[in-house]
This record gives sequence, structure tokens and C-alpha cells, in this order.
Amino acid sequence: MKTQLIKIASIFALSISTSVFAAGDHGAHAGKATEQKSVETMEMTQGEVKKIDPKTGKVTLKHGEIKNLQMPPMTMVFSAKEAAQLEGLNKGDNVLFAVDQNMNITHIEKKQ
Ligand SMILES: [Cu+2]
Repeated sequence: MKTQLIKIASIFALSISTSVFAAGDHGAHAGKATEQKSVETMEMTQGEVKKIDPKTGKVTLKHGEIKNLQMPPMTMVFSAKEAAQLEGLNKGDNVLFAVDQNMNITHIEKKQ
């Protein structure tokens, strides 16, 4: 039980550090090997923001194929793990995002 908690905590910490990394230096791809690996294994999907509610952490995305969920392209509502992840995003933005098995957004960033 305790081991499981530690595991969840470390996954959470990893997703935060990845977000910080992605939000920071977009130009330089010479990041640390560990950070590059976590981005690669994240299965980023393209989407377009159709509706956004930062208060509830819900965002409607018209998304491309989500390979890790074997989901075809569609428009649907996702919940962000943290409502703060949606700050700075607006309706009409093109984004790259990653979702976990429960369809919660673990990572989302504006596509430049
Ligand atoms: Cu979907």
C-alpha cells in the first residue's frame, strides 16, 4: 500500500517536472536525457481547444488519434489533473496533450 503511494507520488512529480521543462525552453532540445525520455514515452496527441473551463479543470478538445487509449479522432471533454494546467489556454488554441488511462490530462501545452 505504501509502495503504491510512493509510486503514484513519483509519477506525479515526474509529470510536474516535465511540464516545467516543456513550458520553459522550447527552442533547445538538448535537455537532460531523463527529461527527453519522459517526453518521448508520453504519447503526445494534437488537439484544438473548443471549450475551456479553468475553474473546473474541464476542457473540450477536438483531438487526433490517441494511440495509448486506441481512441480515434473526435471531439470530447477531458479533465485536467490540475486545473492550473489550463491556465494560458484559450478557445481556438492548437495544443499538444497527453492523457492517462482514466482520460485525465497529465500534460498540455500550446502548439507553437
Ligand atoms: Cu476521444
